[in-house]
Amino acid sequence: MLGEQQVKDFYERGWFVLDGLFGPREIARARAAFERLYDAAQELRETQMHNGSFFVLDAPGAGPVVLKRVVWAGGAEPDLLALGADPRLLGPALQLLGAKTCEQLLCQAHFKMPHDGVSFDWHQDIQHRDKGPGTWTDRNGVGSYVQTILLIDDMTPDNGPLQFVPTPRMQEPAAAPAPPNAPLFRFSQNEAPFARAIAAEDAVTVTGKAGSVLVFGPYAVHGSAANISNQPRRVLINGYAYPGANGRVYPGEGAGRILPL
Ligand SMILES: O=C(O)CCC(=O)C(=O)O
Ligand SMILES: [Fe+2]
Repeated sequence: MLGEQQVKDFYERGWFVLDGLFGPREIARARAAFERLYDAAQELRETQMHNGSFFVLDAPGAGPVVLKRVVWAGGAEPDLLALGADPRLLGPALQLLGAKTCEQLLCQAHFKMPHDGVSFDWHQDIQHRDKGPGTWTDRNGVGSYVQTILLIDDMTPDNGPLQFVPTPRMQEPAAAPAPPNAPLFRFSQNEAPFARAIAAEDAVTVTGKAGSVLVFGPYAVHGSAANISNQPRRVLINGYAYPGANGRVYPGEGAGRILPL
């Protein structure tokens, strides 16, 4: 069971971290699965479905393939699928959702290899869940979605760590006026999106050891810069929706499964 402070951090600040949730042997297994996915991508060289997973990649010239993400990585790698159903992730997700079951929408592998240039602009995951009429309904009234990010490698200041803007800071007046291309944010389903520039000092950088897990909701504002270190920064993202919230079909064999079965 999550404590009061973790629940408060989730809803009021935007995120919390569960340190050391998975042990070194479990992470070594997961890392081996990531290595197999990475090696498979080098042979594929084009974005495609493969082995039940959807590989999104760039193949610049003859150099190594830049693997951006493997969507529903558990399709190709049973060990990753098993992690997605682990009670240490599912328990907190169900507690936060206030549900007995949920729909697992994401089991996604992110790589960020040294100097591969992969980065994520400031966003809220609601932008990836709600794609317009019929695609998303906030069924529990508090977001209906929980995202967990399991660190497969240590996440350090230099290898492209996740950064979050605390929700209260997002609700203060912005330091600078929003330029025309500023990202759009909102904090409930029916709110109109607003543009906002984000300054470096708004954000909190999250670092942590492999095996730790970051937990956040669909309105947490986050992003991550490129990996400028010599160490990979791989993470496994498992995302859980309140029953009936999602109206889309996600790619991957078995995506959208109902847990616990
Ligand atoms: O891998 C990253 O740094 C970004 C992940 C992310 O934005 C997400 O899981 O929602
Ligand atoms: Fe995200």
